[in-house]
Amino acid sequence: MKPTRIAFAVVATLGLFASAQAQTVLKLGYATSKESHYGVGSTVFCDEIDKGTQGRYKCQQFPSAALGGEREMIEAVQLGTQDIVNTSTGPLGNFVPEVKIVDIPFLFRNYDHARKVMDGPIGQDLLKKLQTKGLVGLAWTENGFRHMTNNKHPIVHAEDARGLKMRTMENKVHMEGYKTFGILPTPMPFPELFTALQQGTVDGQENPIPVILASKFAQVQKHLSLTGHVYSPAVLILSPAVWDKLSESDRKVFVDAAKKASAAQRKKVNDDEANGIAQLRKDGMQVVEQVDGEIFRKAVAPAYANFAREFGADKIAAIQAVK
Ligand code: EAX
Repeated sequence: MKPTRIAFAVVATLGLFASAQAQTVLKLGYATSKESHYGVGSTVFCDEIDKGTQGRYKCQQFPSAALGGEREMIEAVQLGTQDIVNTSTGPLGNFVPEVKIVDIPFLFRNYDHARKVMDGPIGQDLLKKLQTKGLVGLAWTENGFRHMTNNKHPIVHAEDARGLKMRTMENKVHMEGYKTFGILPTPMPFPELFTALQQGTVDGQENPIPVILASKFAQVQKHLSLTGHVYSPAVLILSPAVWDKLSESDRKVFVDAAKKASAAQRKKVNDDEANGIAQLRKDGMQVVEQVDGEIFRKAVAPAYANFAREFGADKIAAIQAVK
């Protein structure tokens, strides 16, 4: 071989070697801390894609809304300027309207019911709908059943909630449902919430125990009532810009990783539900465990007529019928 040929061969081999080792670092964002349920699920996802692709894909995690609120992150994933988001469905219905059905208050009886629906045919059909809006839903993860906190007084009956100014997610279904409780829903991105509670811009908010814990809302909220008025699903969404480049086998690695992430995230939700109330009491919150749920449920009934018009009574009934 002539020296130039040899040099070319060496360069080519090095090039091949480099591309075999090429590493893509994906930006993954979520609203709460690294220690929260979102952090636990996301870390499992990242470890699994790293292992499953022999280090070709890794993530850089951006907890605590470092990349913005959930609406902004979904937008960025759609544009491809962010690779992955682990987000609640809060703002997702603004992108994929069909998904809003799962945000109906008192739709799910308990965690078993909710998880079964999300992992079953109804949930999987909804997950596929994301593809039509430039988003790749990898798996449903979880935020948890939402409970009300406020700084005015304990909420035991629905009338106790009347007149309270409550921050809600940017979610029309929630807002419409919560109005029937008599609260004044004030939509606001999550990253603004702590300060709004601190400064008294709103009287209260509603979130699952894992979020209340991770975001240290006990520092700025006196009362917690276990209203469990709505289930808050979450989802791992990948940008199509990444998905389109993945081989079939890498796609499987990503989907399987998301399923494992979901299991870990849900387990963390379970743990926080089991231990978090005692912690929040220690942190100074007054907790009402026995809320008059029946009155809340009755209050929201009129809104169901609108939900039936929007989503189809049969679709709502199909979710309720899952045992
Ligand atoms: O997903 O905005 C909210 O209240 C969400 O529950 C929070 O960002 C975690």
